[in-house]
Amino acid sequence: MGRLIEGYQDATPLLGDPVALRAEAEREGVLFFKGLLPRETVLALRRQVLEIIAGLGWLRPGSDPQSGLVDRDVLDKLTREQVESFHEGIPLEAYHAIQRLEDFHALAHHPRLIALYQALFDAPVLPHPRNIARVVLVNPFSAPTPPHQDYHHIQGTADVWTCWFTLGDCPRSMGGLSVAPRSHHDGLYTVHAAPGAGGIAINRDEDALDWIVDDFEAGDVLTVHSHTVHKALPHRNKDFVRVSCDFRYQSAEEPIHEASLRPHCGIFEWEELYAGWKRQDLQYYWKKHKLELAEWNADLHKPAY
Ligand SMILES: O=C(O)CCC(=O)C(=O)O
Repeated sequence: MGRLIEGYQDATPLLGDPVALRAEAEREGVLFFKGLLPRETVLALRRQVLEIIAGLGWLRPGSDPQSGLVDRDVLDKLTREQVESFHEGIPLEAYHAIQRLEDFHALAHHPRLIALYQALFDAPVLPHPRNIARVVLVNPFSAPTPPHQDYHHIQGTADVWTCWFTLGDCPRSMGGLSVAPRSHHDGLYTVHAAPGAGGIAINRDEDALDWIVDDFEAGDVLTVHSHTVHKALPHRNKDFVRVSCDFRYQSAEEPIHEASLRPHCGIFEWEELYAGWKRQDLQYYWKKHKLELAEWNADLHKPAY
């Protein structure tokens, strides 16, 4: 029987000691940094995302969108068919609007994140441009992200680290990310189809693993190796929306699958996402690297039972 571990260890002191940071990363497969990103920067992006959600008519009339207070009368009328047609929790046009936000993608290049991954890889950092935003609401037709390893979804080098953080404070009642520390040492699991983001879960009794649970504040950053098992906790606070980001990072000297260089969701093109952007340096920036492209292994997704 696994243990429930209360709270992530803050690895901030290791940022000044890359050798110790890499040793901790290798041992645990997960690192947490309290308040790594400036709170005001995260909250400014939150406002932009919540204004898009407000445009759907999902937020409480008269409330400040920044509060994330939802209109249950509207949400309770969503049908299974509607919810199942959503992308990362919202209708496609709204997800597209989030993907078009320059500040969303710019945050992946924040100097504090680049410095973290530079120290972790000891090599030039390649932020994947395929950034993901997730909108999570309490409804009967969606499930929390099941226990999984990101490698099945990303492939390329195993040494990809996902950077996860919430846009706003996220007490565990709103479904934060729970990680099984040291699980990356067990190698890749086979999988089966499962409800929730990603659609696959590992073939392993999740109660046999240790799980870390915590509350998150805007600015906190959790990062996991691509073989580290993690899952979302169920969102139980029906009055508030949870919004989070997943950014991925690797060394520019390691192989990458070309899907990681395309916009998330498969149907957008960079040209449309970049429309109206001010900063040229955030666009097609990966082309300055001579990247080694990896093959896709479709067998990894084959359900083993
Ligand atoms: O935010 C979530 O629910 C899950 C995020 C996650 O596990 C991932 O993108 O790998």
